[in-house]
Amino acid sequence: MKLKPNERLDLHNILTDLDKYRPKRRGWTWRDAGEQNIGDFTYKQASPSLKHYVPLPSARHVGNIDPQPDSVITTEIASGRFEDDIRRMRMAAWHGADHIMVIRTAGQSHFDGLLEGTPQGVGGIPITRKQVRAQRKALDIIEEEVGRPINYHSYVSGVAGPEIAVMFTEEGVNGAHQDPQYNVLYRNINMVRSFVDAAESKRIMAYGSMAQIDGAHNANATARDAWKVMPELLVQHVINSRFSEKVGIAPENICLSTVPPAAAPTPDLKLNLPYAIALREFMSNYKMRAQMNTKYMESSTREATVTHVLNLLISRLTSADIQSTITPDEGRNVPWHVYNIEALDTAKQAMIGMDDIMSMVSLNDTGYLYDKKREIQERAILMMEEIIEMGGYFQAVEAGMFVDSGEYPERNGDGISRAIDGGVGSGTVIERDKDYMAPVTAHYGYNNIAQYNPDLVNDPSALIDGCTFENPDKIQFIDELDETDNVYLRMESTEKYRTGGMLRPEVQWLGDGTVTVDLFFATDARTAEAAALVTGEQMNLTDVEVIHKEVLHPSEGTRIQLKGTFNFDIKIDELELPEVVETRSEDEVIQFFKDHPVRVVAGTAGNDEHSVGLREVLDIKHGGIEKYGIKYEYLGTSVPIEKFVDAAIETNSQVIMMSTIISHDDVHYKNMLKLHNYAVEKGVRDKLILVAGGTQVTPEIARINKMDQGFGRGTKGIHIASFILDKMTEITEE
Ligand code: Z97
Repeated sequence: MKLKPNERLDLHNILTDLDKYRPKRRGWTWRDAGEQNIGDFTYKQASPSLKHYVPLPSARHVGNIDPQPDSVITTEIASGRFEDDIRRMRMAAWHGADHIMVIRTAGQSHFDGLLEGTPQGVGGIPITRKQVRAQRKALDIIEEEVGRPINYHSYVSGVAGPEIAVMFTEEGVNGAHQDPQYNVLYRNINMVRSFVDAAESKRIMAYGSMAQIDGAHNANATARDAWKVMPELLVQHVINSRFSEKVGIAPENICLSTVPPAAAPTPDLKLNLPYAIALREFMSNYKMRAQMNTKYMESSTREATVTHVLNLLISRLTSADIQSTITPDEGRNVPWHVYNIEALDTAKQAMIGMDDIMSMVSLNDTGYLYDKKREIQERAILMMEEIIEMGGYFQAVEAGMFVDSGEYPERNGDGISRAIDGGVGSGTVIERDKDYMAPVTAHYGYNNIAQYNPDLVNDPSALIDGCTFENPDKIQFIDELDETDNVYLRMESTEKYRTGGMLRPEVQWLGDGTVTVDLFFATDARTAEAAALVTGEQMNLTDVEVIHKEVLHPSEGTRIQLKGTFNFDIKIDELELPEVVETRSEDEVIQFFKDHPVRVVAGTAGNDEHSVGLREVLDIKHGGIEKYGIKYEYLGTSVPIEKFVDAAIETNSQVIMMSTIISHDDVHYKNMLKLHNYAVEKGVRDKLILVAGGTQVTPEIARINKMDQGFGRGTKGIHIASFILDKMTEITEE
């Protein structure tokens, strides 16, 4: 199956024959990083450009290049409906994401087995074989389209961690979070069980060459004063990384989840930069996954973007093998397509913008930066020593050593404490029986194969002609278990937006009708909020909700963003589509007018005094025709029609540009015809290109009224310059 850039991805195709689908590969892929020459520029920290992409908006000034940074770039996608997320993944890939993280539905950690089918999720996606397979299949096609491997990622945690690790390996998932400390601290899963499960899960992940991300960032997001847990973060990273390495994960697949502990208005860099250096110095054999701190995500997308950019500066001043993005609307708890893309563009723009920064600046290795870094490291070592003295990690957790709001060695006694024999799944770890046998590939501890066939000790699954890793036909694929909650039903109810020629605005699910409205009220925040709700209702929106408010002044005014639902379908074939205006490239136009000098006379016609639009398309300042080397004579406003033609003859001009805003009694079109007739009368019509422009001008009607072309709303200098070029070429050829 191949995607066509100008066609939407067909979800029905993705779901067809899913039981037979096999992933293309296993394992994580890093970007092919290094020096790249792209357009007029040389980048040092970049990776090859994509086959298909959407560049940053201002790329149009530099040949529409889309340089990609060296780091893998992550986006988190999980709207609750995996089928809608597939479309979002494709958009994300075009904007530069090659790591797609799927957040799980609330509570999945506490399920003690695999989920099946495709139920709708809450706050994330129910991770099931069918959902994973469908998304991996879609990504296999999307990565062909953009020309770069895409890493697919979710979570190997919770009570069913090892089962999920097996399923992920079978289905070609490329990365996962796995950190037993996460289970213990944040999901209250028994610690003995969590560490035993982690050994098994990590061994399986090692077999599948998955990248592993740890959970230290959660301490950062949970702690009351996040900047005080910096020493503990180092400890958490070390515990998970060393454990993973001992179980068999290659160091280059061990990624530390690092999050800047502070954000402005704290002195952001003074806290975060020494921390970033302390971490990288201590754990230089592992990879860094840099992410924003969810703790500081409020509802202001502007604020989230600035925090993100400051974090990206730290990534560039130190390193980031994976640069994550969080949708800057996380504070609203609603995943919106547009914000995934905005965050990706922010990362791409900032990282490319700061390309090779370290060849121009350097970090001090004395003074504050050095002292602070060293202090964090010393505190971490002291904490580790105390943990060892206490008897180890389990005792330390029981004593509440983690996520305490004191900066170690200071303790406030408010850390998270879990009992060694407490929590979900306590007492469920049992010793393996003597005759226990595990004829499977990738298993932690002994398989006890020798007892059955000593020749197969190094190839245990040969005992059963291969396990599911070698022989995927043994995988049991379950399609759906719930007749009332599955992808087929959801797609049926939205089919008209897929193939029925209908549109409805959307933020997270196809045709969900959600819109946002930006408002300002000259009043205090409380009153503004109430007024905004009334506004939404008056706009015929339902489910109106204020999602952001910002005080501009306590009594002078408040900015409000609200969301609501628009309950109206738009029929695509009834839409009046704007005409497509093809333009030549700027370089081509400039060269042409260098070789073929041309003169234009221009003015506003008849009694029309509106000259702003005309100046926009004439003057160099806003990209008018002057920019392309066209010389013009500005005749002023309210120019009599005859004067256009007389002036053109007098100045030996080839083009007349007549501007007209007033459309009363169709005077604008009447003037066009008059202009044409007068040019005919003077015997110069065939020597002149006549163009008319204005906000009320429709190109077709201008042509009916004998203009060579008409230009309406939104016209730029390049449109007119391109047209003149084409017309002159046509005349010469004739
Ligand atoms: C991130 N923004 O990118 P459950 N294991 C670990 C985790 O950190 C998490 C889970 C499991 C964040 C993602 C927070 N992290 C969200 C080490 C979650 C998820 O299915 O929610 O129980 O597990 O890291």
